[in-house]
Amino acid sequence: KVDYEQLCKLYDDTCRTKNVQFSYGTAGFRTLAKNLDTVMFSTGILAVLRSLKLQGQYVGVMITASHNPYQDNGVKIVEPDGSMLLATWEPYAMQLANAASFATNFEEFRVELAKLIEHEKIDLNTTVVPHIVVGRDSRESSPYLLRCLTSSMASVFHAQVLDLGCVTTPQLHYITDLSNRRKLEGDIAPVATEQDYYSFFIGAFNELFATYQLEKRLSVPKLFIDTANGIGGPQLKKLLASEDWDVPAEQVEVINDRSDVPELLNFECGADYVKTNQRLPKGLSPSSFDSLYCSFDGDADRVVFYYVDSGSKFHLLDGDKISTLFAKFLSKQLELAHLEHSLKIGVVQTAYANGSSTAYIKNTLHCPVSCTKTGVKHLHHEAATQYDIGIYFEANGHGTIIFSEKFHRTIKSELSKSKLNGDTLALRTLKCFSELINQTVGDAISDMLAVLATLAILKMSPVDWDEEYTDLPNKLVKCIVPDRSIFQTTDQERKLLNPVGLQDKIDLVVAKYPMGRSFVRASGTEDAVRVYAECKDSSKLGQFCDEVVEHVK
Ligand code: NG1
Ligand code: ZN
Repeated sequence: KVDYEQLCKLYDDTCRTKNVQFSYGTAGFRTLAKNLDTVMFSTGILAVLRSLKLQGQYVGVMITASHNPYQDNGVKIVEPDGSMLLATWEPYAMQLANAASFATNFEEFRVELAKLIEHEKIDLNTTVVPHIVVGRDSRESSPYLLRCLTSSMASVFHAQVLDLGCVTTPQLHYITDLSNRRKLEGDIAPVATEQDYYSFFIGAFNELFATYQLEKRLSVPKLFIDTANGIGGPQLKKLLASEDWDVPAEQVEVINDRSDVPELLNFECGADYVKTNQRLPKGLSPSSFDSLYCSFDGDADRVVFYYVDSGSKFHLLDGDKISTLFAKFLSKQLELAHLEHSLKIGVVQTAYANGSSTAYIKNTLHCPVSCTKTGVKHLHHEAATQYDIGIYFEANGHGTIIFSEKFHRTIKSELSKSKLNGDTLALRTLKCFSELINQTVGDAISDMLAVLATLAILKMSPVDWDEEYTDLPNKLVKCIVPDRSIFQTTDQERKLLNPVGLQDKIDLVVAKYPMGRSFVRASGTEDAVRVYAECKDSSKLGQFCDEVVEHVK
């Protein structure tokens, strides 16, 4: 039985932020931390309802604002299989948050809550126990917001809450999925832990090296990891301290790891800073030309790599470079295993992918490429439904690889048949690699391990990796307009439908620049319009971009 008296009391105590309109975007709710109490309260209830709807399976909730400044925070709900909240439930998240925000008293909120429960036919008098997994990044505001989130879960809805404490976003996704898989298998103690995460990924990494009888050294003398002063720092250090991790300590150095100093979070460091500014983060000066560097974002679900050449020039190895590296490696393994005709590999990109990367995947790797709208859920869906090995990365470094059921079945059956020969090596590689990837969501730690393993096996240096293709000079600018909602697009956001006539003007500009490409779309996360441009000649790029911007303003 739901204790509405108690819920009323919690509502009155918790929901201090009133009359603010909230929207659940691609990254859940995200805004200034001080305005999130009400949203946390309603999101906690929604997560419980989602679990009840799914027969009490574990539903995840992560408190984070990723690469945003330290004053912000946010929250998002994760499905039992570790994927993002079902799209048809996003409007409920919004309705409930706004009901709590605009209601003048608890009864009004309760009416809205009842409508949702009725609409989804959720039985609150059931004996099913809802299960929730919660996690938070390192932000100072998170413990308080966690209390707002969970306040009603056990006391009103009798939910069992597993609090993971401070974890990365991908750890929350992974642990939610693993807990449910164990629960389904009838495990008496289904709860997965952080330790499972470390053991699992280190295990796959070690097995891959063992398969090639490689000494456990990286293909570079040293790897520097910038963790954006976020939760990635302490979590990565736990992995590196594990007794099964035996890459020589002098090969890896973690920097920007002050997650205990709130204001430093994402400040002049991290994946977003490095990608946007195309420069080294704070705290790094190039110490050697053959080192490799990488940066996580604040909640460690993105990673970009980079190096500095002997002329001190900075070279970015972004999400496009990561997906092309994986595509090259895995296509080759499929061929070696003679599975290239039975298993379909493909790369999923957005319009922000550099034109050179797309051409390289098609023309050099001979691999299919799809383009989807911006937003991980679109890429994830395409990768999961169109390919047996679906590689997706946004240029900003968020991405993963999804291996189909057919992939796992095929590899298992081929491995059981094959004798010890060349095929077996490729089959074992494919199997280990699929285990090294966090398939629930983009994961800086897991993606980083997969890149390191790939470079070691292919004996590639950062320069070799970079020289597979050369990025076209490109520019991304933000344009503030009175109303961004009028910018409507088609063709996976590559063409404008509205304002009428604007696309024709852009096309005329593009035609003037060799290998030119440009597109305009409204941001989903900021009140701005983004203009992207790329062309062959870097000295013309600024002018090209300005001309498009002039038409947009
Ligand atoms: P918007 O603001 O819709 O362009 C940005 C990123 C996306 C994605 C989302 C977060 C660019 C150009 N856009 O989206 O790739 O990471 O934030 O969900 O980087
Ligand atoms: Zn993030």
